[in-house]
Amino acid sequence: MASHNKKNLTLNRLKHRLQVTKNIQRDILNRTTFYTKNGVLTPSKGTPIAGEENITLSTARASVYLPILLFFSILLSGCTNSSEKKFIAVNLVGYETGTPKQAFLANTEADLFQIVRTDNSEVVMTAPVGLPSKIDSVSGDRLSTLDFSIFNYPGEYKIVTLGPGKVTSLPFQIRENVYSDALQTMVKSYYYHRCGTAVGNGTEWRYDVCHLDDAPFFDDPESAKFVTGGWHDAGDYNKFSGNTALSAGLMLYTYESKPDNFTDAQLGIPESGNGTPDILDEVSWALEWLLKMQREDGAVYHKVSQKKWIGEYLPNEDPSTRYIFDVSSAATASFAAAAALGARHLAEFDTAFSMELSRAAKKAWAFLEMHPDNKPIGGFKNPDGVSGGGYGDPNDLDERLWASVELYRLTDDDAYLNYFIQNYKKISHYPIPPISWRDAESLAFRAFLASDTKGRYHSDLAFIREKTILHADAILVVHKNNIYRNLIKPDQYYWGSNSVGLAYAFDLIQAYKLTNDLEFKHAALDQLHYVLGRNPFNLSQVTGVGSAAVKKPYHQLSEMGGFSSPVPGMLVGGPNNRILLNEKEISPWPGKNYEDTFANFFVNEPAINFTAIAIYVTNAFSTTQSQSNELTTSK
Ligand SMILES: [Ca+2]
Ligand SMILES: [Ca+2]
Repeated sequence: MASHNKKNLTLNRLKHRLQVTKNIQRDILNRTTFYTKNGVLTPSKGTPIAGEENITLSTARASVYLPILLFFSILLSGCTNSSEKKFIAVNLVGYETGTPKQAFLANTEADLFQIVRTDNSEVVMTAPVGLPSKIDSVSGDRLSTLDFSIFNYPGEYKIVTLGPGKVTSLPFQIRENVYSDALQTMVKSYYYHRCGTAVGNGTEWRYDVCHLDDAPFFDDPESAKFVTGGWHDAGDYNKFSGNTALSAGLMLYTYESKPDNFTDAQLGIPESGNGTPDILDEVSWALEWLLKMQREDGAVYHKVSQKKWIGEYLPNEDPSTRYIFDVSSAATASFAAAAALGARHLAEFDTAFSMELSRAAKKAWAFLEMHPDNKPIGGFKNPDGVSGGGYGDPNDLDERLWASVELYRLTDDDAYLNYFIQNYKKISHYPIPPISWRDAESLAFRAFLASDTKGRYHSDLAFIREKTILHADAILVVHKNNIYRNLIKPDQYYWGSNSVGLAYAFDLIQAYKLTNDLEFKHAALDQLHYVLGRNPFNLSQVTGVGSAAVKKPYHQLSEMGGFSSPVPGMLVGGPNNRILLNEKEISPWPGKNYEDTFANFFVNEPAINFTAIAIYVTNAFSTTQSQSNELTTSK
């Protein structure tokens, strides 16, 4: 980056930061000082983490802070408590050693809290509770921070507050690689969404071959195309090309950012042991289906779905007729991006498939060039008599930009890069929208920043770097204002709000890569904490992940399968106060409109695109066991 650009960037960031500082007074007030039992942090069981300093705080210092904190807590004791229930919100998977570790005490007060081992009830740390917040207008909760960042000894713990109205948290872990299992569980969940095959890998989640009749054309039901395969999109069994391509793309970026986290024989899927990393096998399952969805002229059919919802069934007992709907340019462009990405990453494992993907991506691009306008005009819409997800995209420029850069990265052909350079400034809406099935701006920008421009396009790179960082600064403002450290604004509790927050975490991770600014990294981690349980529901929003997780997702296979628990590793939509089941509000607080019930798909339905963004963010905070062993050995 040229130095004057750097200066401008710094100035702009300072302006933004000024705005941020106005919002952090409460945080400063909330900041706690730590001390431990007897003023000294002493290890109990377990091995200290290499590289972590054994932090000691003198008893004298603790005795200085304790009266001050007690004074403040007396001052505040007259404050009215929220009428919401009291609990401790904690990441129910846990916390990586060496990272900030905070939980929240909700709707009650205490002076001190303790970290207690679950195996022998040993108290390993005592620390003061932070000062309580005001009642939050989003959640109705009043939170005090419980900060145990300095505690790094591996084990399983719970938090207990001292004094009247004692509150105990659910159990959680502190250790290295604490999210590795969660990451693999989420990746594996796609296996249990495979369509057109018998699914069963020795676990209880299994079903017979389904949907072999995919599918007649909606516009011409007498003719059909063989499009079995792919992933069931969500709680039901419809399949959407654009959303599948987006999910596959996010998983390929997950692999791209840390390939060593992903190995063969990692997931227990039919392709385990074939020499290819299992995550790439799972993505290939989807890419093979997308290839079938491509028309001769390169265009991609938008979706395969039933005409309307007819009730809940096991996949292999679904009696509905499913149809292929019209092509769309948005789905074609997303396909081109995902196919180009797949071709690049699969080249070393499966040359023939990589070449097939490469040809298909170029063919899709050729169609897009022939059809420069959004097709159909205004984006796909369900024809009369068809209900359910339309996934229509009113603007396909962002998908085209994403495809152009990935095609350039695959082929090294400047024609693709030129398209990006000539068109990216047509994105007029800043801040860029969170990644979704209709917004690929962040993906296009990430791809461009990662591409080898051979020393060219300095000003374009600087422009996009600046946009990325300013956007991340704006996300930090939202972060400061949300007492749960969720990254979404009070008016963003709409369908899929969990994935919206994680999409902002994706953006923060890109900004962190550009700046090494830990504030970005820690705010992104806060979003993961929210999703994995440090939320107003005290519940991990990913099935089967954490000491208490969603039990009743709107997921027909899980509901109808008679399993002991739902398919693990699926992220549900989360709080939604825009569309209410039977128009009935769950809570007057926007951020609390969530319930763990099968009936309410507005808040409790998983989707492949939701889980994919969770996988990307979880991977950013994960390291494989083998890498960790190497690190431990070398220290
Ligand atoms: Ca494999
Ligand atoms: Ca779009």
